[in-house]
This record gives sequence, C-alpha cells and structure tokens, in this order.
Amino acid sequence: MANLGFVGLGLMGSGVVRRLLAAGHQVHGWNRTKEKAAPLVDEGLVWCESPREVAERSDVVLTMVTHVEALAAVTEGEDGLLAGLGPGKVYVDMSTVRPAASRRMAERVRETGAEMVDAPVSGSIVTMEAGQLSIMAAGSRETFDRVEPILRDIGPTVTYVGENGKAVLLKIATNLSLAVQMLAFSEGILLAEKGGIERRVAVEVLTNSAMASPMVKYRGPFVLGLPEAAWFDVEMMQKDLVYALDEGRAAGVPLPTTAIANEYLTAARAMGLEHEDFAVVFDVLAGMSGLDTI
Ligand code: NA7
Repeated sequence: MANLGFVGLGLMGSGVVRRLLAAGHQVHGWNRTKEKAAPLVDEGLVWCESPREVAERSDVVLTMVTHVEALAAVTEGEDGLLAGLGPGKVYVDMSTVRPAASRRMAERVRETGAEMVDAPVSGSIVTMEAGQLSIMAAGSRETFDRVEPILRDIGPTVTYVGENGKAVLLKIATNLSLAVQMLAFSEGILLAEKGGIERRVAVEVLTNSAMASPMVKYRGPFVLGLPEAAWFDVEMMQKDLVYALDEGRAAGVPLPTTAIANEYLTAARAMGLEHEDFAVVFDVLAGMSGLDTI
C-alpha cells in the first residue's frame, strides 16, 4: 500500500481520500478549512499542518482544489507543497485548471527533482461513491505507470492521454458539453411545458430518450427540485467554460454553443444563483419563457 498525501479536502477531494483510505493506503492530509478534515481523520487520515508537510511525509502527493488561484495558494511559498517535494516523489494534481498553468507547474515540480501528473476526473461525487469515476491522466509515461494503480483505486477507468497538461485540456473539453447539454435539455422541457405538457412528464420522457446522456439522466430531474447542496455549482461550471473559451480562442477552434451556455451562467450569477447547481440555468430560461422557475 502506498504512502500518500492529499491537499484540498472539499467535496471531491474528501470523496477521493475516502476511497484511498478504503483501499488501505496511508493518507496524510491538509485543507485550508481544517474542520472539513475532521470526519476523515476519524476514518484514518493523518492531519498535517501545511501542504509542505503533506508533501514531505508522502511518496505521492495529490491535490484537488478549485482553480488556478487555489492551486497557487497551496503550492507556493515556504509552507507550500512545492517546498516539500524532492527526487523520487510524484505530485498528482486532480484540479481542473488551465492547461498552461498545469504545464508550468509540471516544470516547477521537475526543478525540485519530482515528477508531476495532471489527473482530473469526469463524474460527480455520486459517480465516485458508486465506484464509476473516469480519470484522465497526463505526464511522462513512466510517471503515469507509477501512479496508475493508485488512480485505479479512486476510479476504475483511468486513461493515459499524453504529456503534461493534456488531461486538463481533455477535462475542459469534456465539461463544456455538460453546460451545453443542460441548456438544450432546459429548452426542450420548457417548449413542452409551454405547450401544456406537465414538466414532470417532459422530464421523464426526455431523460429516457435518445438525448439522455448519463449527465442528463442524473441532472435532468433537478429541474423538478434542486439538490440542497450543489453537485457542481454555477461558479465552478463557469470557470471551466471560461478556460474552454480561452483555449478555443488560442487554438483557433470556435466554441459557439459553449459561448452561449456561458452567457446563461453569467445570467444565473447575476440573479444570485452562483452557488446553486448549474442545472439552475433552467431558471434563467424559464424566466425568459414566462414559466415557473424550479
Ligand atoms: P469544493 O468542494 O469547492 O472544494 C474546493 C477545495 O479547494 C477545498 O478544499 C477548498 O478549501 C480549496 N480551496 C479553494 N480556494 C483555496 C485557496 N485560496 N487556498 C487553499 N485552498 C483553497 O470543490 P470540488 O471538490 O467540487 O472541486 C475541486 C476541483 O475538482 C475543481 O477544480 C473542480 O473543477 C474539479 P476550503 O475547504 O474552502 O478551505
């Protein structure tokens, strides 16, 4: 069993740590908000006082934090993760960040003598708990081979996609469809509803139709009632779309449907819905259609 470290015990990070502990690994951990670690400590997590200490005490250290800024906050400085890395160690970042930022981080990790893999996941906390998570991973093949068994303990499906930064690029390329699909689904439901079909019936039919991706199947019913705690909120979704639009502009790939979905997320934020699950784009369109919101 491996000697691991984990920084970023948010919704997804905590879920990953739980799976690693359940698989029998030793896990050292740190989170900005210490209280979130308490239930994990009860399950066997070894609390450390800084990201640096986590990296110092582990052979493989993983992070899963919100965005590029959060990644800088946990890696930089005297107490940062980079200061605790050294030859022989591997750093695995599971956050969804900009590919360029991930590539720069890999360079800096290499300067410490360690190696880095970017390994974002596709799927929600529910998918993870069900043991159905997909992980895409990038870095040198040799480093990937070292961490692959650990990644398999997190989610059964692990795909190697190439050198550093390519996994986060693929994650962003995956996630843009989630927002686009949710918006298209909302359009269909509202069109049916305006025509006199009950929303509940429309949801049942569409979520069992040819357009129902796994995401539409589990998130579609949210238009009948949002979850108390967002599975993936408007702010987080918009972060990924902004990263995608910037990548598209730089690479010369137009992303027309992403751009439109992004505007609906802006509208949702303007309506004070930034911490709701991003399924709430339905409400923006419902308001524009003169129909009841969720
Ligand atoms: P959560 O549940 O919002 O968790 C975010 C984590 O990032 C959580 O541990 C935060 O610490 C941490 N964070 C955020 N900003 C900072 C700063 N500035 N400094 C240190 N730590 C920070 O998000 P998810 O778990 O759903 O998602 C995480 C990633 O996976 C994200 O990239 C998604 O796109 C995919 P806190 O607990 O707030 O102190």
